[in-house]
Amino acid sequence: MQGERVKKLDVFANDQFIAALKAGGECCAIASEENEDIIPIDSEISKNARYVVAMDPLDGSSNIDVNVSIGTIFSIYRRVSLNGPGTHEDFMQRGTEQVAAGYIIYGSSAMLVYTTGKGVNGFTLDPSIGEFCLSHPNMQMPKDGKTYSINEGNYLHFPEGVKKYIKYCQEEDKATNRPYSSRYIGSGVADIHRNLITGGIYIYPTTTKSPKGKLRLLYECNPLAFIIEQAGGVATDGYKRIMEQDITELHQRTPLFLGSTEMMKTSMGFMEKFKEASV
Ligand code: FDP
Repeated sequence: MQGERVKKLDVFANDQFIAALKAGGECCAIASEENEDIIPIDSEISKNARYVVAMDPLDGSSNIDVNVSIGTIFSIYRRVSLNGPGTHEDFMQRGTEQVAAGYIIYGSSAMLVYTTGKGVNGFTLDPSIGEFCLSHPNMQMPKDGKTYSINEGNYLHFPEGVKKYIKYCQEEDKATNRPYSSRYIGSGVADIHRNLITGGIYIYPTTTKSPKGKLRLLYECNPLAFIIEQAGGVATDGYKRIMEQDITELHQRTPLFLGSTEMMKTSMGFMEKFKEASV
Protein backbone atom coordinates (compact mmCIF):
# COMPACT_ATOMS: atom_id res chain seq x y z
CA MET A 1 0.00 0.00 0.00
CA GLN A 2 3.09 2.26 -0.39
CA GLY A 3 2.88 3.79 3.07
CA GLU A 4 -0.89 4.51 3.00
CA ARG A 5 -2.69 3.62 6.19
CA VAL A 6 -5.52 1.11 5.84
CA LYS A 7 -8.68 2.04 7.74
CA LYS A 8 -11.48 -0.22 8.86
CA LEU A 9 -14.43 0.31 6.54
CA ASP A 10 -16.71 1.65 9.31
CA VAL A 11 -14.16 4.32 10.27
CA PHE A 12 -13.62 5.16 6.60
CA ALA A 13 -17.40 5.46 6.03
CA ASN A 14 -17.72 7.71 9.06
CA ASP A 15 -14.96 10.03 7.78
CA GLN A 16 -16.54 10.19 4.31
CA PHE A 17 -20.04 11.04 5.57
CA ILE A 18 -18.72 13.66 7.99
CA ALA A 19 -16.67 15.29 5.23
CA ALA A 20 -19.67 15.31 2.87
CA LEU A 21 -22.01 16.78 5.51
CA LYS A 22 -19.46 19.46 6.42
CA ALA A 23 -19.08 20.37 2.74
CA GLY A 24 -22.83 20.54 2.13
CA GLY A 25 -23.58 23.59 4.27
CA GLU A 26 -27.05 22.36 5.37
CA CYS A 27 -25.97 20.61 8.57
CA CYS A 28 -24.82 22.32 11.79
CA ALA A 29 -23.97 19.18 13.82
CA ILE A 30 -23.56 15.44 13.40
CA ALA A 31 -24.10 12.58 15.83
CA SER A 32 -22.50 9.30 14.82
CA GLU A 33 -22.37 5.80 16.23
CA GLU A 34 -18.60 6.09 15.83
CA ASN A 35 -18.19 9.25 17.94
CA GLU A 36 -18.87 9.53 21.63
CA ASP A 37 -19.89 13.21 21.45
CA ILE A 38 -21.63 15.25 18.79
CA ILE A 39 -19.56 16.89 16.06
CA PRO A 40 -20.56 20.59 15.95
CA ILE A 41 -19.91 22.23 12.58
CA ASP A 42 -18.41 25.67 12.86
CA SER A 43 -17.73 27.02 9.40
CA GLU A 44 -18.66 29.91 7.16
CA ILE A 45 -20.58 27.65 4.77
CA SER A 46 -22.71 26.14 7.59
CA LYS A 47 -23.49 29.29 9.52
CA ASN A 48 -27.11 29.35 8.34
CA ALA A 49 -27.54 25.58 8.46
CA ARG A 50 -30.92 24.49 9.87
CA TYR A 51 -30.50 20.74 10.26
CA VAL A 52 -28.65 18.14 12.30
CA VAL A 53 -27.90 14.61 11.12
CA ALA A 54 -27.66 11.47 13.26
CA MET A 55 -26.16 8.42 11.60
CA ASP A 56 -24.89 4.91 11.90
CA PRO A 57 -22.35 5.13 9.08
CA LEU A 58 -21.92 1.38 8.72
CA ASP A 59 -24.53 -0.82 10.35
CA GLY A 60 -23.90 -4.56 10.64
CA SER A 61 -20.21 -4.25 11.47
CA SER A 62 -19.80 -7.97 12.17
CA ASN A 63 -20.64 -8.60 8.51
CA ILE A 64 -18.04 -6.26 6.97
CA ASP A 65 -15.20 -8.75 6.83
CA VAL A 66 -17.37 -11.60 5.51
CA ASN A 67 -18.86 -9.88 2.47
CA VAL A 68 -22.45 -9.90 3.71
CA SER A 69 -24.88 -6.99 3.15
CA ILE A 70 -24.37 -3.98 5.41
CA GLY A 71 -25.97 -0.56 5.49
CA THR A 72 -25.93 3.10 6.47
CA ILE A 73 -28.76 4.61 8.53
CA PHE A 74 -29.46 8.32 8.91
CA SER A 75 -31.97 10.64 10.51
CA ILE A 76 -32.46 14.38 9.97
CA TYR A 77 -33.89 16.86 12.51
CA ARG A 78 -34.54 20.58 12.37
CA ARG A 79 -32.23 22.28 14.90
CA VAL A 80 -33.78 23.67 18.09
CA SER A 81 -30.75 25.81 18.99
CA LEU A 82 -30.86 29.26 17.48
CA ASN A 83 -27.60 29.74 15.63
CA GLY A 84 -23.92 28.86 15.49
CA PRO A 85 -22.79 25.24 15.55
CA GLY A 86 -25.45 22.70 16.59
CA THR A 87 -25.69 21.47 20.18
CA HIS A 88 -26.44 18.30 22.11
CA GLU A 89 -30.02 19.59 22.63
CA ASP A 90 -30.63 19.51 18.89
CA PHE A 91 -30.46 15.71 19.07
CA MET A 92 -32.60 15.29 22.18
CA GLN A 93 -35.84 15.30 20.16
CA ARG A 94 -38.37 12.53 19.86
CA GLY A 95 -38.42 10.44 16.69
CA THR A 96 -41.74 12.05 15.79
CA GLU A 97 -39.78 15.26 15.10
CA GLN A 98 -37.70 13.70 12.33
CA VAL A 99 -37.80 15.69 9.11
CA ALA A 100 -36.44 12.84 7.02
CA ALA A 101 -34.76 9.48 7.47
CA GLY A 102 -33.29 6.78 5.32
CA TYR A 103 -30.95 3.92 4.90
CA ILE A 104 -28.63 2.73 2.19
CA ILE A 105 -28.25 -1.01 1.78
CA TYR A 106 -25.09 -2.32 0.15
CA GLY A 107 -26.32 -5.63 -1.24
CA SER A 108 -26.56 -7.18 -4.69
CA SER A 109 -27.19 -3.57 -5.67
CA ALA A 110 -26.82 -0.41 -3.58
CA MET A 111 -30.18 1.06 -2.71
CA LEU A 112 -31.32 4.19 -0.87
CA VAL A 113 -34.65 3.95 0.96
CA TYR A 114 -35.88 7.35 2.05
CA THR A 115 -38.82 9.14 3.67
CA THR A 116 -39.69 12.74 4.38
CA GLY A 117 -42.94 11.72 6.08
CA LYS A 118 -44.92 11.40 2.85
CA GLY A 119 -44.45 7.71 2.12
CA VAL A 120 -41.28 5.81 1.31
CA ASN A 121 -39.36 5.73 -1.94
CA GLY A 122 -36.50 3.43 -2.96
CA PHE A 123 -33.67 4.49 -5.29
CA THR A 124 -31.20 2.04 -6.83
CA LEU A 125 -27.64 3.12 -7.62
CA ASP A 126 -26.86 3.13 -11.31
CA PRO A 127 -23.06 2.90 -11.19
CA SER A 128 -22.75 3.88 -14.86
CA ILE A 129 -23.99 7.41 -14.06
CA GLY A 130 -23.21 7.49 -10.32
CA GLU A 131 -26.82 8.38 -9.41
CA PHE A 132 -29.52 6.78 -7.27
CA CYS A 133 -32.55 6.40 -9.57
CA LEU A 134 -36.15 5.97 -8.40
CA SER A 135 -36.80 2.23 -8.74
CA HIS A 136 -39.30 1.53 -5.92
CA PRO A 137 -41.86 4.36 -5.73
CA ASN A 138 -44.28 4.42 -2.77
CA MET A 139 -42.97 1.31 -0.99
CA GLN A 140 -45.62 -0.49 1.05
CA MET A 141 -44.90 -3.08 3.68
CA PRO A 142 -47.23 -6.11 3.39
CA LYS A 143 -49.78 -6.12 6.25
CA ASP A 144 -48.76 -9.66 7.18
CA GLY A 145 -45.77 -11.89 6.59
CA LYS A 146 -44.24 -15.23 7.44
CA THR A 147 -40.65 -14.31 8.30
CA TYR A 148 -39.37 -13.61 11.78
CA SER A 149 -35.89 -12.19 12.36
CA ILE A 150 -34.27 -12.43 15.78
CA ASN A 151 -30.96 -13.68 17.17
CA GLU A 152 -32.31 -16.91 18.62
CA GLY A 153 -28.92 -17.66 20.17
CA ASN A 154 -30.02 -15.33 22.96
CA TYR A 155 -33.26 -17.30 23.52
CA LEU A 156 -32.59 -18.20 27.14
CA HIS A 157 -32.18 -14.51 28.00
CA PHE A 158 -35.32 -13.23 26.24
CA PRO A 159 -38.44 -11.91 28.01
CA GLU A 160 -41.17 -14.53 28.40
CA GLY A 161 -43.42 -12.81 25.80
CA VAL A 162 -40.68 -13.09 23.14
CA LYS A 163 -40.05 -16.76 23.97
CA LYS A 164 -43.77 -17.50 23.64
CA TYR A 165 -44.00 -15.55 20.37
CA ILE A 166 -41.05 -17.50 18.89
CA LYS A 167 -42.79 -20.77 19.80
CA TYR A 168 -45.99 -19.41 18.19
CA CYS A 169 -44.01 -18.69 14.98
CA GLN A 170 -42.75 -22.28 14.96
CA GLU A 171 -46.12 -23.97 15.51
CA GLU A 172 -48.03 -25.66 12.67
CA ASP A 173 -51.25 -23.90 11.67
CA LYS A 174 -52.49 -23.87 8.07
CA ALA A 175 -54.94 -21.01 8.61
CA THR A 176 -52.17 -18.59 9.58
CA ASN A 177 -49.47 -20.01 7.30
CA ARG A 178 -47.37 -21.25 10.19
CA PRO A 179 -44.69 -22.28 10.83
CA TYR A 180 -43.02 -19.05 9.72
CA SER A 181 -39.49 -18.92 8.33
CA SER A 182 -36.64 -17.68 10.48
CA ARG A 183 -34.25 -15.32 8.66
CA TYR A 184 -31.52 -13.44 10.50
CA ILE A 185 -28.63 -11.82 8.64
CA GLY A 186 -27.36 -9.87 11.64
CA SER A 187 -27.25 -6.59 9.69
CA GLY A 188 -30.29 -4.68 10.91
CA VAL A 189 -30.68 -2.80 7.62
CA ALA A 190 -30.59 -5.99 5.55
CA ASP A 191 -33.03 -7.88 7.79
CA ILE A 192 -35.43 -4.94 7.90
CA HIS A 193 -35.15 -4.22 4.18
CA ARG A 194 -36.09 -7.83 3.37
CA ASN A 195 -39.02 -7.73 5.75
CA LEU A 196 -40.16 -4.35 4.37
CA ILE A 197 -40.36 -5.84 0.89
CA THR A 198 -41.69 -9.32 1.63
CA GLY A 199 -43.45 -8.84 4.99
CA GLY A 200 -42.08 -9.96 8.33
CA ILE A 201 -41.01 -8.94 11.79
CA TYR A 202 -37.61 -7.95 13.22
CA ILE A 203 -37.10 -8.16 16.98
CA TYR A 204 -34.12 -7.10 19.07
CA PRO A 205 -35.58 -7.37 22.57
CA THR A 206 -34.13 -6.75 26.00
CA THR A 207 -32.13 -9.68 27.33
CA THR A 208 -31.10 -10.45 30.87
CA LYS A 209 -27.57 -9.44 29.78
CA SER A 210 -28.70 -6.20 28.04
CA PRO A 211 -31.74 -5.04 30.02
CA LYS A 212 -32.10 -1.90 27.88
CA GLY A 213 -31.74 -3.76 24.58
CA LYS A 214 -28.80 -3.41 22.19
CA LEU A 215 -29.85 -1.07 19.41
CA ARG A 216 -29.54 2.72 19.57
CA LEU A 217 -32.62 4.92 19.57
CA LEU A 218 -31.25 8.03 17.87
CA TYR A 219 -29.52 6.74 14.77
CA GLU A 220 -30.85 3.18 14.39
CA CYS A 221 -34.34 2.69 15.79
CA ASN A 222 -35.96 6.09 15.17
CA PRO A 223 -35.01 6.34 11.48
CA LEU A 224 -35.93 2.70 10.85
CA ALA A 225 -39.21 3.19 12.71
CA PHE A 226 -40.01 6.31 10.65
CA ILE A 227 -39.46 4.41 7.40
CA ILE A 228 -41.42 1.35 8.49
CA GLU A 229 -44.38 3.43 9.74
CA GLN A 230 -44.39 5.45 6.54
CA ALA A 231 -44.51 2.18 4.58
CA GLY A 232 -47.55 1.05 6.59
CA GLY A 233 -45.78 -1.05 9.25
CA VAL A 234 -45.43 -0.67 13.02
CA ALA A 235 -42.39 -0.03 15.26
CA THR A 236 -42.42 -0.34 19.05
CA ASP A 237 -40.26 -1.33 22.00
CA GLY A 238 -42.62 -4.29 22.51
CA TYR A 239 -45.25 -2.09 24.18
CA LYS A 240 -45.00 1.54 23.05
CA ARG A 241 -44.27 3.39 19.85
CA ILE A 242 -40.52 3.85 19.27
CA MET A 243 -40.86 7.37 17.86
CA GLU A 244 -42.59 8.64 21.02
CA GLN A 245 -39.80 7.60 23.37
CA ASP A 246 -38.05 10.38 25.26
CA ILE A 247 -34.37 10.66 24.60
CA THR A 248 -31.82 11.87 27.14
CA GLU A 249 -28.60 10.30 25.87
CA LEU A 250 -26.94 10.35 22.47
CA HIS A 251 -26.23 6.61 22.50
CA GLN A 252 -29.41 5.57 24.34
CA ARG A 253 -30.48 1.98 23.77
CA THR A 254 -33.95 0.54 23.30
CA PRO A 255 -35.52 -2.81 22.52
CA LEU A 256 -36.97 -2.85 18.99
CA PHE A 257 -39.96 -4.69 17.52
CA LEU A 258 -40.63 -3.65 13.96
CA GLY A 259 -42.61 -5.11 11.11
CA SER A 260 -45.86 -5.96 9.38
CA THR A 261 -48.98 -4.79 11.22
CA GLU A 262 -50.52 -8.22 11.85
CA MET A 263 -47.29 -9.82 13.08
CA MET A 264 -46.65 -6.82 15.31
CA LYS A 265 -50.14 -7.09 16.77
CA THR A 266 -49.60 -10.74 17.66
CA SER A 267 -46.08 -10.28 19.09
CA MET A 268 -47.16 -7.30 21.21
CA GLY A 269 -50.13 -9.34 22.41
CA PHE A 270 -47.67 -11.94 23.74
CA MET A 271 -45.55 -9.19 25.35
CA GLU A 272 -48.58 -7.78 27.16
CA LYS A 273 -49.89 -11.19 28.19
CA PHE A 274 -46.56 -12.34 29.68
CA LYS A 275 -45.45 -8.93 31.02
CA GLU A 276 -45.51 -10.03 34.65
CA ALA A 277 -43.47 -13.18 33.90
CA SER A 278 -40.61 -11.04 32.51
CA VAL A 279 -40.27 -8.63 35.41
P1 FDP B 1 -23.69 -4.75 14.52
O1 FDP B 1 -23.56 -4.84 16.02
O2 FDP B 1 -22.98 -5.87 13.80
O3 FDP B 1 -23.33 -3.38 13.99
O4 FDP B 1 -26.44 -2.12 14.86
C1 FDP B 1 -26.25 -3.20 15.60
C2 FDP B 1 -26.36 -4.52 14.87
O5 FDP B 1 -25.24 -4.93 14.16
C3 FDP B 1 -27.55 -4.63 13.88
O6 FDP B 1 -27.25 -4.18 12.61
C4 FDP B 1 -27.85 -6.10 13.91
O7 FDP B 1 -29.19 -6.40 13.58
C5 FDP B 1 -27.55 -6.46 15.33
O8 FDP B 1 -26.66 -5.46 15.85
C6 FDP B 1 -26.85 -7.78 15.45
O9 FDP B 1 -26.63 -8.05 16.79
P2 FDP B 1 -26.36 -9.54 17.30
O10 FDP B 1 -25.02 -9.92 16.72
O11 FDP B 1 -26.34 -9.44 18.77
O12 FDP B 1 -27.45 -10.40 16.77
